[in-house]
Amino acid sequence: METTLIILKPDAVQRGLMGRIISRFEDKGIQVVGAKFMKISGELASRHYESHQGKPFYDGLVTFMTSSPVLVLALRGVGAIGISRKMMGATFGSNAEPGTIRGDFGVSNSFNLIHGSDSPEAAERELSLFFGEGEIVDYDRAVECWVYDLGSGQPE
Ligand code: 3AN
Repeated sequence: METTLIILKPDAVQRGLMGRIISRFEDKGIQVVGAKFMKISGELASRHYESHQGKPFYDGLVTFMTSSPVLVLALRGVGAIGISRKMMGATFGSNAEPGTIRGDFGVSNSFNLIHGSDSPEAAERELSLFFGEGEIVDYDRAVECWVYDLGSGQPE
Protein backbone atom coordinates (compact mmCIF):
# COMPACT_ATOMS: atom_id res chain seq x y z
CA MET A 1 0.00 0.00 0.00
CA GLU A 2 1.19 3.51 -0.81
CA THR A 3 0.05 6.76 0.76
CA THR A 4 0.29 9.94 -1.29
CA LEU A 5 -0.06 13.64 -0.53
CA ILE A 6 -2.72 15.42 -2.57
CA ILE A 7 -3.48 19.14 -2.34
CA LEU A 8 -6.70 20.57 -3.75
CA LYS A 9 -5.28 23.97 -4.59
CA PRO A 10 -6.86 27.42 -4.02
CA ASP A 11 -8.57 27.41 -7.44
CA ALA A 12 -10.24 24.04 -6.70
CA VAL A 13 -11.50 25.34 -3.34
CA GLN A 14 -12.68 28.69 -4.71
CA ARG A 15 -14.41 27.07 -7.68
CA GLY A 16 -16.32 24.63 -5.49
CA LEU A 17 -14.68 21.55 -7.00
CA MET A 18 -13.51 19.84 -3.78
CA GLY A 19 -16.40 17.40 -3.57
CA ARG A 20 -16.25 16.37 -7.21
CA ILE A 21 -12.49 15.82 -7.10
CA ILE A 22 -12.63 13.81 -3.86
CA SER A 23 -15.48 11.74 -5.37
CA ARG A 24 -13.24 10.73 -8.26
CA PHE A 25 -10.70 9.23 -5.88
CA GLU A 26 -13.39 7.57 -3.77
CA ASP A 27 -15.11 6.21 -6.88
CA LYS A 28 -11.78 4.74 -8.02
CA GLY A 29 -11.39 2.83 -4.75
CA ILE A 30 -8.67 5.00 -3.22
CA GLN A 31 -8.97 5.38 0.56
CA VAL A 32 -8.96 8.79 2.27
CA VAL A 33 -6.75 8.45 5.37
CA GLY A 34 -6.13 12.12 6.14
CA ALA A 35 -7.69 15.52 5.42
CA LYS A 36 -6.81 19.03 6.50
CA PHE A 37 -8.40 22.32 5.38
CA MET A 38 -5.86 25.06 5.85
CA LYS A 39 -4.17 28.18 4.57
CA ILE A 40 -0.58 27.37 3.64
CA SER A 41 2.04 29.70 5.13
CA GLY A 42 4.82 31.14 2.99
CA GLU A 43 7.31 29.08 4.97
CA LEU A 44 5.45 25.81 4.40
CA ALA A 45 4.99 26.60 0.69
CA SER A 46 8.71 27.24 0.31
CA ARG A 47 9.55 23.92 1.98
CA HIS A 48 6.98 22.04 -0.10
CA TYR A 49 8.24 23.57 -3.36
CA GLU A 50 11.95 23.72 -2.44
CA SER A 51 12.94 21.81 -5.59
CA HIS A 52 11.41 24.62 -7.70
CA GLN A 53 13.23 27.48 -5.96
CA GLY A 54 14.95 29.67 -8.54
CA LYS A 55 12.65 28.67 -11.40
CA PRO A 56 10.87 31.50 -13.22
CA PHE A 57 7.43 30.41 -12.02
CA TYR A 58 8.44 29.88 -8.37
CA ASP A 59 7.33 33.23 -6.89
CA GLY A 60 3.97 33.08 -8.67
CA LEU A 61 3.47 29.49 -7.55
CA VAL A 62 4.09 30.35 -3.88
CA THR A 63 1.84 33.42 -4.11
CA PHE A 64 -0.92 31.28 -5.64
CA MET A 65 -0.60 28.46 -3.11
CA THR A 66 -0.75 30.88 -0.16
CA SER A 67 -3.52 33.09 -1.57
CA SER A 68 -6.53 31.16 -0.30
CA PRO A 69 -7.26 27.92 1.59
CA VAL A 70 -6.43 24.47 0.30
CA LEU A 71 -7.64 20.99 1.18
CA VAL A 72 -4.75 18.64 1.91
CA LEU A 73 -5.46 14.92 1.62
CA ALA A 74 -3.60 11.72 2.38
CA LEU A 75 -4.81 9.03 -0.03
CA ARG A 76 -3.96 5.35 0.21
CA GLY A 77 -4.07 2.36 -2.10
CA VAL A 78 -1.96 -0.12 -4.04
CA GLY A 79 -0.02 2.09 -6.47
CA ALA A 80 -1.83 5.17 -5.15
CA ILE A 81 0.97 7.56 -6.18
CA GLY A 82 0.97 6.60 -9.86
CA ILE A 83 -2.79 6.10 -10.07
CA SER A 84 -3.40 9.57 -8.60
CA ARG A 85 -0.92 11.16 -11.01
CA LYS A 86 -2.70 9.53 -13.96
CA MET A 87 -6.05 10.74 -12.66
CA MET A 88 -4.66 14.29 -12.31
CA GLY A 89 -3.44 14.43 -15.91
CA ALA A 90 -0.77 16.62 -17.51
CA THR A 91 0.44 19.64 -15.54
CA PHE A 92 -1.94 22.21 -17.05
CA GLY A 93 -5.60 21.97 -18.05
CA SER A 94 -4.86 23.44 -21.46
CA ASN A 95 -3.18 20.20 -22.54
CA ALA A 96 -4.39 17.61 -20.01
CA GLU A 97 -6.44 14.79 -21.53
CA PRO A 98 -10.21 14.77 -21.15
CA GLY A 99 -11.13 12.27 -18.45
CA THR A 100 -8.41 13.55 -16.13
CA ILE A 101 -9.09 16.00 -13.30
CA ARG A 102 -7.04 18.79 -14.87
CA GLY A 103 -8.35 17.95 -18.33
CA ASP A 104 -11.99 18.06 -17.27
CA PHE A 105 -12.02 20.97 -14.83
CA GLY A 106 -9.41 23.51 -15.98
CA VAL A 107 -8.03 25.48 -18.92
CA SER A 108 -5.30 27.57 -17.27
CA ASN A 109 -1.57 27.40 -17.95
CA SER A 110 -0.85 28.41 -14.36
CA PHE A 111 -3.66 27.43 -12.01
CA ASN A 112 -3.94 23.65 -12.11
CA LEU A 113 -6.30 22.59 -9.33
CA ILE A 114 -4.35 19.77 -7.72
CA HIS A 115 -0.95 18.64 -6.52
CA GLY A 116 0.05 15.01 -6.12
CA SER A 117 3.35 13.53 -4.91
CA ASP A 118 5.38 12.20 -7.85
CA SER A 119 7.40 9.43 -6.12
CA PRO A 120 7.44 7.41 -2.89
CA GLU A 121 10.29 9.61 -1.61
CA ALA A 122 8.34 12.80 -2.38
CA ALA A 123 5.20 11.35 -0.78
CA GLU A 124 7.05 10.56 2.45
CA ARG A 125 8.63 14.02 2.59
CA GLU A 126 5.41 15.88 1.70
CA LEU A 127 3.17 13.86 4.05
CA SER A 128 5.50 14.69 6.93
CA LEU A 129 5.35 18.40 6.04
CA PHE A 130 1.54 18.55 6.20
CA PHE A 131 0.49 15.85 8.67
CA GLY A 132 1.66 15.45 12.25
CA GLU A 133 1.67 12.41 14.49
CA GLY A 134 -1.74 10.71 14.53
CA GLU A 135 -3.24 12.88 11.78
CA ILE A 136 -3.05 10.10 9.19
CA VAL A 137 -5.60 7.57 10.37
CA ASP A 138 -5.25 3.84 9.69
CA TYR A 139 -8.64 2.14 9.55
CA ASP A 140 -10.25 -0.89 7.89
CA ARG A 141 -12.74 -0.23 5.13
CA ALA A 142 -15.78 -2.50 5.08
CA VAL A 143 -15.61 -2.59 1.26
CA GLU A 144 -11.91 -3.49 1.12
CA CYS A 145 -12.63 -7.10 0.06
CA TRP A 146 -14.65 -5.80 -2.92
CA VAL A 147 -12.24 -3.05 -3.93
CA TYR A 148 -9.36 -5.57 -3.99
CA ASP A 149 -9.18 -9.34 -4.46
CA LEU A 150 -7.78 -10.36 -1.08
CA GLY A 151 -7.87 -14.10 -1.88
CA SER A 152 -4.07 -14.46 -1.95
CA GLY A 153 -3.67 -12.56 1.31
CA GLN A 154 -2.39 -9.56 -0.63
CA PRO A 155 -4.62 -6.90 -2.24
CA GLU A 156 -4.74 -7.63 -5.98
P1 3AN B 1 3.09 18.47 -11.70
O1 3AN B 1 2.23 19.18 -10.68
O2 3AN B 1 2.28 18.03 -12.88
O3 3AN B 1 3.94 17.40 -11.10
P2 3AN B 1 5.61 19.89 -11.95
O4 3AN B 1 6.20 18.99 -10.93
O5 3AN B 1 6.31 20.05 -13.26
O6 3AN B 1 4.08 19.56 -12.26
O7 3AN B 1 5.52 21.34 -11.33
C1 3AN B 1 5.15 21.53 -10.01
C2 3AN B 1 4.20 22.67 -9.93
O8 3AN B 1 4.83 23.85 -10.36
C3 3AN B 1 2.99 22.48 -10.85
N1 3AN B 1 1.93 21.79 -10.18
C4 3AN B 1 2.62 23.88 -11.20
O9 3AN B 1 1.71 24.39 -10.24
C5 3AN B 1 3.92 24.64 -11.10
N2 3AN B 1 4.49 24.89 -12.41
C6 3AN B 1 5.25 24.05 -13.14
N3 3AN B 1 5.60 24.62 -14.32
C7 3AN B 1 5.03 25.85 -14.31
C8 3AN B 1 4.99 26.93 -15.24
N4 3AN B 1 5.65 26.88 -16.40
N5 3AN B 1 4.27 28.02 -14.92
C9 3AN B 1 3.62 28.11 -13.74
N6 3AN B 1 3.62 27.13 -12.80
C10 3AN B 1 4.31 26.01 -13.10
